[in-house]
Amino acid sequence: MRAWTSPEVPDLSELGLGRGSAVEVFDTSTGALTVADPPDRARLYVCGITPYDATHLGHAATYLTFDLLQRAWRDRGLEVLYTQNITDVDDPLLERATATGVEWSELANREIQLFREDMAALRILAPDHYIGAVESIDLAVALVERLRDRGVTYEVDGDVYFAVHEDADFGSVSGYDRATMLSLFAERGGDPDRPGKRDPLDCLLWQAERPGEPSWDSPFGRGRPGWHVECASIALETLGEDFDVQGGGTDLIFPHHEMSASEAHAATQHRFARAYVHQAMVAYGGEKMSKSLGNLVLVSRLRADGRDPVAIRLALLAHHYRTGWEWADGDIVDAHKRLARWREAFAAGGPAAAPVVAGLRQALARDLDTPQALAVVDAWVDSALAGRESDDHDPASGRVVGAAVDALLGVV
Ligand code: 5CA
Ligand code: ZN
Repeated sequence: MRAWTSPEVPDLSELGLGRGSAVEVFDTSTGALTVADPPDRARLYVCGITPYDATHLGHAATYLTFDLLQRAWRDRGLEVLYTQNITDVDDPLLERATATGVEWSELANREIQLFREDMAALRILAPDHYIGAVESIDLAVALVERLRDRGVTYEVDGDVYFAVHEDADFGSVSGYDRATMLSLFAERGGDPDRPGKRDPLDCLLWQAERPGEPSWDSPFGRGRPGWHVECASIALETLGEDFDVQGGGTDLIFPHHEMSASEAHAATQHRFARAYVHQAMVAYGGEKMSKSLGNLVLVSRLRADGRDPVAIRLALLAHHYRTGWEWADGDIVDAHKRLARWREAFAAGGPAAAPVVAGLRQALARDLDTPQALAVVDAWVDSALAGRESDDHDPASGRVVGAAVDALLGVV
């Protein structure tokens, strides 16, 4: 699938500013910070949208978090290989298509196009591989076959299941106890109560054709892949085993990331990802912002209302990715004010740039601490705007700070 056009990212080393330090992120699977600093190339997979409704600020927050991780890696001097999927055939998408009388693939294409426009407007770096479930059915089928050959699958009425307890590592991503797993599995698309399963937690790898639903041929009969095996197979194909970071929102920790990691591990006998990094949920009106609840603040709506997409970006950056937060309608107004002051200071110049560049780099390298990064820039902007006549005012420093803020935060 075609992605979108990435913004240019200034290379700070070419401005004589050297390189950033090794990046630390919080790994859900160990519950601790980990250094994500491969020798030359970093590999990242981030779970993409299910395209049945427009991009909301929760999605935007997630993709922005992994955009920042890539910026920090690039500033470190690493090449980045980034894959994102699209769940372009799935129950909620088919249900929405039926309910609104639109062809399911048309609904998906329309929402994917809007997502691309939103991502480009927010200056989010595009993936190298942007891959839909529909265009990679053969990858999913091949992974299910590998699992079948390893003897870790079984059938229930024509559907193929993954026997989770055949994988010694099952449970290692979330670390959840069984009761928590069971309740989340029921809540998030699993079928713990289906008769005939060996373990209630076993998950679907291949779902036999249902009347009126899209289906594809496979060695297991006509049908479509399960959700987790789609992501596992796309990641393995494009990034290989043992890639650096698997990303997404905290709502994907279980079952999705647990299951895809376990399926990949059972098939390859290798670790799926080295670290699992999760964006906390963004809420609105007291509840997690979600397409199924409908409490959405849409990026496209804010754009249509004339909001500067860079101000939307800045409003999101005000929150650390590991802390859940609630959108307030005034957030965008505050972000516009902050952005106007920053732009004024970048044009005017101010105190020396080097400490700001160092402070920004340190904040990002320490678990993508964006509130700290914003505080560093705010402090410089305050003195820049207050002290235009002062002795340490350097008209050229605005350009350097501006380039660092562009490279590391994507704000211009
Ligand atoms: N297609 C699957 C992943 S393979 C999916 O979860 N799609 S989604 O459209 O529901 O979400 C897209 C991404 O946004 C996921 O990484 C999800 O974890 C994240 N996300 C969804 N809602 C929120 C929210 N309220 N706050 C933060 N992130 C969210
Ligand atoms: Zn996924």
